[in-house]
Amino acid sequence: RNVLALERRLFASVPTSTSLSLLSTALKRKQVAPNGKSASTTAAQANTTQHETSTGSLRLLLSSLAFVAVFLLYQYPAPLKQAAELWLGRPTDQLPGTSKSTYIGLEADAPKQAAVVNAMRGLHMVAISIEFMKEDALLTSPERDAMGSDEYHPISRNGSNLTTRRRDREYQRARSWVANNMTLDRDANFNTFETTIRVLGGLLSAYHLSGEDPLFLEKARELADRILPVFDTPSGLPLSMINLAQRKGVADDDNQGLISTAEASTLQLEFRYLSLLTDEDIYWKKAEQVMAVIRAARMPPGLASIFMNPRDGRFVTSAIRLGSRGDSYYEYLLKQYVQTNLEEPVYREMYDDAVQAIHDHLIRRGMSTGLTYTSELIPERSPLGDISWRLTPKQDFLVCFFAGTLMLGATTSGALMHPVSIPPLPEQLTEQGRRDWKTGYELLRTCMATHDTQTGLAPEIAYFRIPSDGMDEMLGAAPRDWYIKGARPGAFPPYDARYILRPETVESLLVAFRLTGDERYREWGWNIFRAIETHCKVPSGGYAAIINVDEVPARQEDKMETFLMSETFKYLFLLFSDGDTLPLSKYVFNTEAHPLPIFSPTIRTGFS
Ligand code: DMJ
Repeated sequence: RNVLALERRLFASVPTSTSLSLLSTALKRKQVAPNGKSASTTAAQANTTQHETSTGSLRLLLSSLAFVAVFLLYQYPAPLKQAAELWLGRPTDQLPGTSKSTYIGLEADAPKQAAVVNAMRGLHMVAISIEFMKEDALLTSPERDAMGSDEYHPISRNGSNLTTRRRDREYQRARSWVANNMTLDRDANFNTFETTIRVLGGLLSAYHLSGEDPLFLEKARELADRILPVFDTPSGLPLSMINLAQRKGVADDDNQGLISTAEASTLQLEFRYLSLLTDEDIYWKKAEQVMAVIRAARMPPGLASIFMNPRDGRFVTSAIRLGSRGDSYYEYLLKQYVQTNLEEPVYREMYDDAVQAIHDHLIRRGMSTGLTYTSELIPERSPLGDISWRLTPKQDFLVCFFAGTLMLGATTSGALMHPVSIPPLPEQLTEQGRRDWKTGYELLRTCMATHDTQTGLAPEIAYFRIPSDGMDEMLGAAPRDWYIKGARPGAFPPYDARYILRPETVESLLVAFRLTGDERYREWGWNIFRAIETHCKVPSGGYAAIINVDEVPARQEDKMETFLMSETFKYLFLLFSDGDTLPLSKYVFNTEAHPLPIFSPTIRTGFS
């Protein structure tokens, strides 16, 4: 099918008349001597003339072919490479994204690691109390201005509200803040998912990494007990918000009381680990019930709409995508299988079904260079009430987590042996594992391609070219592969053009590097780090989101999300660390990058 599609594309685009006329002229010249004499002239003359003619024609033919080859290679590198691989056979001893020539192993790159640590200095506790630390003149600005905040406003130097810790002296200050100042008795509505992945995940990770300091487990347990009422719904799906002081779940009225699929299905790593630590089944039972409901409600091909109804436990007709509100559902299917030491086949089955459906329905290739991307399915209702699904070539920055998920999945769910080698070899993976590895690597290349902007940073949302987008009418101005919708010179940048310090690409780079030891991933990560330093760093301290990745100098927005430290810088730090620092064989990262240990489950999943 690929070859046929390639042929169609080549014949549609090559300057066919030119090349064919050159070819036919050359062929004619082979038959008729240039002086017009017939072919019955003396044999010697004929031979010499024919020889000269055919040499000249051959030269012409070869240079025409060379021209066409260069043109095609420039225009269609990926499909041609695939066609060549199909024809010549793929190298059998290596998977895409791995190469003997770029293998460097998992030794630390100390100078780059130090550069990331330097960037994090003073930032890592943006999570902890403003009032507590304000007097301390020694603190760097984000720490001074935003302890205890979820976000930091690096330009106006204010914090607006959550967790973290790190390193000896800093760690002691953070611990002391958690012990003395962190209060969970907060009479306000907090997002169930965000509170779980950021605060509960952070406390559980701190408990483990601190050598089991009971302070963190006490806090984690207290927080989880306050969250538990969200699960008191008819279906067992959680409500979107929790009032921590009142211990009361709160429906999200802005979304008709619905909960997004990612929010409901991204609590399980944390609650399961808490059950293991406390020997209390309740946390796991509540979180497990969510998975049972989702499994029962799944739509036929294994895909999941982005909204569910906690009243009846069913999917609500809504978009299907790997981006916002859908993303970590797919991430946690695999990670639950990994967290439980590959001993819970039900998650593997759910993950495998989902990945098959994603390949069948969402994964597409760019129309000129063949970049692999994921599209979205948008439901449309006809006047008669029938639903049809429109495929939209839109990919959120968030989707870039999926590249690493696919690669990790290929070496766990898709592996014939455990552990696989570094890098993995084709014969160690199932057919599906090889497919997922390849898609993961190609998706990662696409994510890197979206960093091909003025700042070297990728936008919040990228659209990919499709034949029906009408953009060819822009002639020379039409983008080749992808573009930022609504971006116009001189106009205020659209929302899609922002980079808000998100981690998903470096998250996948870390996974790819740890699984391969291949230098290219460190190079890509270093480029991203330098771009963040160049365009997002605020001279007085902290880092800011930028409002247009295609504008230099970048205009900064007064906002720094905690996931910059919790995820983006942490993943970069680990990318340059040695392979024994939080190894993927022993840890699973929750969706906010808090490492949790892998363990053999004592309570088995009941709904399989
Ligand atoms: C993080 O809060 C989590 O990774 C979440 O799952 C979605 N993405 C943001 C950061 O981009």
